[in-house]
Amino acid sequence: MRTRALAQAAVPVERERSETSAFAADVVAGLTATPKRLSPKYFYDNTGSELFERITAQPEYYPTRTELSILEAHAADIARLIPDGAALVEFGTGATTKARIVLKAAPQLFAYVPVDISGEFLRDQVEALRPDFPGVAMLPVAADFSRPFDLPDEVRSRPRVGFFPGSTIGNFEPHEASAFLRHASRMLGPAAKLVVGFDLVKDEKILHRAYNDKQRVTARFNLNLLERINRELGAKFDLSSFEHHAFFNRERSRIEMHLASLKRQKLTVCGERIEFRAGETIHTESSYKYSPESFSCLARGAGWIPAALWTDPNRYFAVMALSLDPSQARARSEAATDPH
Ligand code: AVI
Repeated sequence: MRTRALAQAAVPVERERSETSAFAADVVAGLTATPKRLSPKYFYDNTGSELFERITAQPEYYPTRTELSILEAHAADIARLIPDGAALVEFGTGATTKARIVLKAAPQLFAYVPVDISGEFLRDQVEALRPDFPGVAMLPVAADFSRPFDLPDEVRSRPRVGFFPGSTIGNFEPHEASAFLRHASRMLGPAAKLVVGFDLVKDEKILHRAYNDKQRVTARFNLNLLERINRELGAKFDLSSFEHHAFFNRERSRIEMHLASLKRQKLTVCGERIEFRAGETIHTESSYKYSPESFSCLARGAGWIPAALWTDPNRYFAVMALSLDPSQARARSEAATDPH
């Protein structure tokens, strides 16, 4: 899952300490598990965020530019789904390039609510947007969007449209994606719409190249996770004895990224002895690839109804608009007003 670098914010010492210990606990748990794994959310320290931006500019990595082209081509269609006076709630805002396209096409918006874990990063993004959209209330929320959080009071009585571009939903396990879609529907309310970008299943060679770029930026992005553990937790991973592996797992319809140990080795991480067999891997990321049908199924299971689908001419990437299933919306508003 893509969550903006915690290290980018000038966080209070206490919070920084608890984030470091959560990182340490997750690293130890992941490296002592079988098979070994690390959460992709830890890719995004300062270096990782910079490397990710460079990945998006690689010729082999088609998702970012393809999604941008779809949003540009269908901005007016997306804008038509947005009611007058609505709030646009963006989950996990990175750069605001994609939100800009929607804000420009939908002057009827009352507010833009970008949600990101790094408050300082958000403030900078919003300050850059403000002069270009003086009629839109900018209401950033610093929160982990994958869990329920409070929306600003100003938008509670407004219709709300969710925006979740970037195929970040593909980095969730399917049960996590379903849980996210459910909690988004509760937060956005009975008249909600959600616009979500996801990557499509395609020729395996194209997928393989996108995660094995010639410049090896993706390899550095993956290996940076071990460097981060060295930097922040004082471990001594020898980076030259690990290799980036990325391949398409057809059965599970996902790209898997791993770090493979090139030899038998042992080291200590946070006082815990970790052993690697030659060839043993750490699973660092899954990036699920959906078909329009499989994504519709996932959305329906979480109480949404597909309302529109836009793709590029190659059908590499998709942006889907979802509406809340009226029976679900009714059940939820009854549950909200039921005094028992
Ligand atoms: C952020 N996320 C959608 C990217 C993806 O394609 O799954 C992360 C990434 N991993 C390797 N390259 C890009």
